Amino acid sequence: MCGIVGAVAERNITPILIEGLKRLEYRGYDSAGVAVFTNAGKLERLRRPGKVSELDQALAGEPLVGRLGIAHTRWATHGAPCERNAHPHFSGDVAVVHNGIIENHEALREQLKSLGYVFTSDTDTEVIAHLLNHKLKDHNDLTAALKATVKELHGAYGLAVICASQPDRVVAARSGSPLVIGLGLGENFLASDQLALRQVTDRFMYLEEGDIADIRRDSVAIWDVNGNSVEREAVQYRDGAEAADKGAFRHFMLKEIHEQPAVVQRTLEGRLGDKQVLVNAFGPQAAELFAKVRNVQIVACGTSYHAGMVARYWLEELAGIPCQVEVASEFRYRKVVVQPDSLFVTISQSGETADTLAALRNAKELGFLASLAICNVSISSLVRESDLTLLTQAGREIGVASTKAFTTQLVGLLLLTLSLGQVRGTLAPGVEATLVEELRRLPTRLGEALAMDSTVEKVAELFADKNHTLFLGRGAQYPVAMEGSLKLKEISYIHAEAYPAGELKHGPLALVDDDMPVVTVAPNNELLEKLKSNLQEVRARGGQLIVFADEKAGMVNGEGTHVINMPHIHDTLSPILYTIPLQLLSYYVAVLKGTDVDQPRNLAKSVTVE
Ligand code: HGA
Repeated sequence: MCGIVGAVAERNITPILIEGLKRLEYRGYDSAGVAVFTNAGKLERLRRPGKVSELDQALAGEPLVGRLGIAHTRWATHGAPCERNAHPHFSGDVAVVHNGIIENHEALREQLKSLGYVFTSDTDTEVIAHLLNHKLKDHNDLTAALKATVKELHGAYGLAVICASQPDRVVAARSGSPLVIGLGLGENFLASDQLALRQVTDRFMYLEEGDIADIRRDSVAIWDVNGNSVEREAVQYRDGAEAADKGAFRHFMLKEIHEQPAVVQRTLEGRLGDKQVLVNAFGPQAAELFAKVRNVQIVACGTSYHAGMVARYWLEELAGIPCQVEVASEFRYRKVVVQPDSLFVTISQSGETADTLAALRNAKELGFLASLAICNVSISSLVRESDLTLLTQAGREIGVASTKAFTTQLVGLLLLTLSLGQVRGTLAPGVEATLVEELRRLPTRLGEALAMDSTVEKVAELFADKNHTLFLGRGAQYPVAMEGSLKLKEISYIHAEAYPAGELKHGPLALVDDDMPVVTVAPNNELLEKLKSNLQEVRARGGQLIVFADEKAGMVNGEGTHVINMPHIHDTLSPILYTIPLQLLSYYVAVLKGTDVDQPRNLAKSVTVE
């Protein structure tokens, strides 16, 4: 998504800003811009559509040299990706870059127009520049003006601001979109991700929600959400090699499993308003297009297909939209009948999955309303060729067995469900506000599930000498069971199959004996009692049960029944939470079996062949 870099130093900061943008660019961009308070004492900017390299080339012809500046890579949510809409946005002396979405931008725009401000872009961001300029009339100090400005903003923002009349500082505000201060000697920096600043420092101060910061060459002052002056701890960044380093973890897969709270948090950042999902997170035309959607067709492969299967339950139950889900290798060769006003959704970690890409290309001939990609790689073919995109923020996934890509896809799909329901007015009252709140808490809940690591490691011993396993789930937990069984197959090479628990008696029960562990996920929902009956059917045949159950589900350990209590969670979000112990289970079984966890036999990470 968008990237922010800012700097105040004794030296020329333009090359630092550009290098920072380049480091953030892999997350997505459509234009880039830089504003510098030049050594000639003027606030100047250069903006270009396209990649940071276009901006860099333009700077070679029109250099900007100065000691104070801000820069931005944009991924448009309001207004087309073009130079006019690229950040920084100016208003008088003020320059602003912004990550996120201002929900009340229309009302603010009207107010500011009536005060005589002239808008030169279609972005929501420009209202911030004018509002701040306006507040400077009453508050001489830039931080005081910024504090007054953010009080009037609804939505999500990470902001960096400079002002030509106060050229000794970058000021910043964080709410729903991350910002980090990079600490130097006699120079300080700001960015939306520390990655952008690793070239200049390894000491960072992370802003918290609601913080406002005043960053000068030799000082940093921070105020919290209540306006109190606060200190934020300065931390030395030690994990040198970013994603390509396993750190303290034995395998990339385990590291990536443990990254899930952080990457889910990142995937949510800038996409949640106070009580609503910010629909424009899917792109500037999303609201208009979503209003027309009457059906959803999801196409994906492997783990991404399982994410799509979960989404079908959400889309039909919460948003009341009919949804079909199909594996791409089947969809692409089938004669498909397209329902009117269908949104074509693809899901892929790499965005280069050959079957999914081919399905998208076919779909373009079939009369779908529009295409949407849920993808982890911004520069991928799938993203480039789709009308709308939601980038997951899982970061680089190295383990072949997908983990954090899956949970961030689920988050993206829930955002899609709520956005479609919101725009079409089909959500039950209160549902969106509740789920937005639950989504905010989700990273903490995932952390609680990860704390079960050693319990799951112990349970894994039950599988080490087994050759076959069944995974059972009901409702949206059925695809979670499918994903659990796929993980186990992929990395431990144990034969695993997933069934909807109600299907057991229609065949697979014949397989059950004391050599067949049966894994079940059991949140506390209206299907719990039915699930319990299915589990009795297994126990009656001597099957060993391993049940991941809600702490309130009333399930207890007994002969042949191993219950692992899960933290309670809102039922809609349970597929995301219950995925975690199943990932850990496959991981520890594979470790016990001594397989190559990160690079299992016969498999590859990004399946770019048919
Ligand atoms: N709403 C702003 C910034 C978009 C953004 O943060 N994208 O990730 C715009 O459309 O310019």
